[in-house]
Parts: sequence; structure tokens; C-alpha cells
Amino acid sequence: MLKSRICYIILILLYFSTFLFCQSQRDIANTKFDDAFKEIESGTLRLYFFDALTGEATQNANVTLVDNGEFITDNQGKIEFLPLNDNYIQQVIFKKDGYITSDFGVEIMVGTIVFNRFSVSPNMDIQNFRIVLDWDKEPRDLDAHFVKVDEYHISYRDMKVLSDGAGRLDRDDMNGYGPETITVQQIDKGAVYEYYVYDYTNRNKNKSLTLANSKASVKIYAEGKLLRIYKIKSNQAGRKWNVFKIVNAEIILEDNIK
Ligand SMILES: [Ca+2]
Repeated sequence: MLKSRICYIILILLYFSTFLFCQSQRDIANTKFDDAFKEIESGTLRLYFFDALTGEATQNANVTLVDNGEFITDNQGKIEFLPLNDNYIQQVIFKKDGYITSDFGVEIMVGTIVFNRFSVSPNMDIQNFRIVLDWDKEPRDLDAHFVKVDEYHISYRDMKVLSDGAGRLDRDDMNGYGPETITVQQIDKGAVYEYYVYDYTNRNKNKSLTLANSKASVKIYAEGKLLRIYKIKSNQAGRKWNVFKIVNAEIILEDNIK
């Protein structure tokens, strides 16, 4: 009786020691797997592409990295690639049916990408003028404002669609990343326009660096193509980024934060 009880206890101990041994081996295997995964991860860079009007990921788009090959975006609108070296400008061409083909440079610094989110414009009328704002996770809410001096002011606050239908705020983003997009039917050659980005989240903090460090970027689509990209400069205090003006149908860069 005693013998069988001892045998029973030995069996239980054997079971638990085997279980603990297997568990520790599994942990080691998982750690190794994680490390290997991180090694692969650390070498690759990611670019994300979104629809400028809906904010949805653009899947199955063709992305050409000049000197680095062709890629297809996955269901997150993402491609991954190995950079050619630590510091260079990677030329990117985005193509997808129904979208304006966008050709631009991505700055790679110390092996990483500062701005890696790109909201791309669906096709639009040749006279249309579209401004697309992207930024990072923080702040939650940035607001795009487009003012036709003495005529109208498009933003989340004033109107989503102008009464004459000549312009609209396509998308107001309030939970980080953007895009926040404004489209106007046509630029009036005799008028003056201003476009700025306001950090609504930090409206009460005039020394805030959040806007400057938001990785905000602004794309202008006009004449049926991607015309300009402006990127915010980091570490300047303020809540309002004056991005550009249009005077005599010419886009004039302002790029100051106040
Ligand atoms: Ca917003």
C-alpha cells in the first residue's frame, strides 16, 4: 500500500518536472523566435498608403521603389523593404487603378523613415485642387483650414461643404494619423488663399511642441497630379502651422509655426 503511494507520488513529481522542463524549452524557443523576428524587423522599413478621402488602407497597389524593385501593398496598405543604405532619398511611385499616380521621394535617415504614412488621392477632375494632411499618432486631433480671403473658410468648424458646392472638407480626422482632406473645385486666379494646420488638442498651450513633432505632412494634388509635399519641421513651439498661400494662382510656401 505504502509502496504504491510512493510510486504514485514519484509519478506526479515526474510529470511536473517533465512539464516544467518542456515549458522552459518552449520559452527559450519563443525568445529565440522573437529575437530572430526583431532582427528581421530592424532591417526592414515600412511604408503605408491610405485613401485620402476615406482613410482606408489601399490594398493591392503597385509601389515601385526606384533601384529597389516593385512591391504590392498588403491588406494594411503596407509594403516592407530593405533600405539600400542608412541615409538617402528613396524615390517612390505609387500606382493603383482609380488613383492619381504619385511620384515622390521618401527621406531615409539613420536607417529609418521619418514620414512613412502617405494618403493618396483618388482620381479627380483636372481643375480640382486637393490638400491632404497626414500626421502621426499624436496629437489625436489636428485640423486643416483652407481660407479664400474675404470669401470662405473651409474647416471642420465652419462648413463641410460650401453652399455653392465649390469646396468641401472631405474628411475630418480626430483620432490621430489623418488623413484630413480638403477639395476645392477650382482655384480662382484673382483670389488669395491660405492653408494652415491647427493643433486643436493643445489650443491652450502656446509653447506646445506637439504640432511640430507630429510628423505632419501636406500633399497638394492639382492639375491631375501630385504637385507638392510639405513636411513640418520638428521642435518649434506653436499651435498653428501656416503651410502655404496661393496668390495669382501660384503656390507660395510659408512654412512657419506660431
Ligand atoms: Ca481634425
